[in-house]
Amino acid sequence: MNSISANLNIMIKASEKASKILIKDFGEIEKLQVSRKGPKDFVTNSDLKTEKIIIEELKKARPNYSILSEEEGIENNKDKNNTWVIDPIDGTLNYLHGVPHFAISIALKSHDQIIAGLIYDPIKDEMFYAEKNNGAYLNNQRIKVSKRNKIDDCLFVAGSKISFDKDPLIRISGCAALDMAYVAAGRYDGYFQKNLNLWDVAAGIIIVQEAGGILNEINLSSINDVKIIASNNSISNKFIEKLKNF
Ligand code: 2AM
Ligand code: CA
Repeated sequence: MNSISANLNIMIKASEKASKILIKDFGEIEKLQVSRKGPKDFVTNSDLKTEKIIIEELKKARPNYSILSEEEGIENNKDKNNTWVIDPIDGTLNYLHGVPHFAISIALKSHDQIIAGLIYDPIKDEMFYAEKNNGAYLNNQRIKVSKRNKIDDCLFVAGSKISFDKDPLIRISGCAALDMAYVAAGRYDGYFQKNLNLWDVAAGIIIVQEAGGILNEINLSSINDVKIIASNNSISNKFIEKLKNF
């Protein structure tokens, strides 16, 4: 097993604890699909509960770190150079519809860099993580981006529809964090999406980088309006060329 930092260990523990509620609530969602009110309020509540557990756990271990999270927003604490960036349920619409493709995403931003990232898919029990200069992992196994270098051989994933002159294969999965994790693991060859929030992609950024992938330049001081183009290094130039008007 690879050695991990104390901070990553804290992130893992927080996501594992929060995932218990998430799995339990997901099991209830199917029943709620037929109720008059539907599961929407229930899901909002799951989102809040999950985030609360994650923040509690992280704060217990690192009380001074600042926080940026989907539900709570910005919480500036004593240590403004270290910020936990949290998305308690990425892929909320999947979750709401009972589609088992969503994840918890936690990153640690230190100064102007993401230095650790974790994306946990509790249903498939797949934990993707990376730390700066220490490689990317899926459940303790090292992961690498794919080596495909021909557009026609590639499978890409996107956040929304886009048309090309000659369409490459593109999926839309509904979970930005897992899209990036899957690029890192070589399952997809590239991913692109606009109008994201930093918490959607913060963990994915370092996981893709540490898996040997290529990312566009991302301004980590902007919280909204984040654009991502991520891919394996072999297809990167052709992929960017395809997306020149994106
Ligand atoms: P969410 O599930 O946490 O909302 C799919 O659209 C992906 O993009 C999801 O990861 C979703 O995160 C994210 N996303 C971010 N902003 C969005 C928006 N305004 N509308 C839809 N999806 C958004
Ligand atoms: Ca999200």
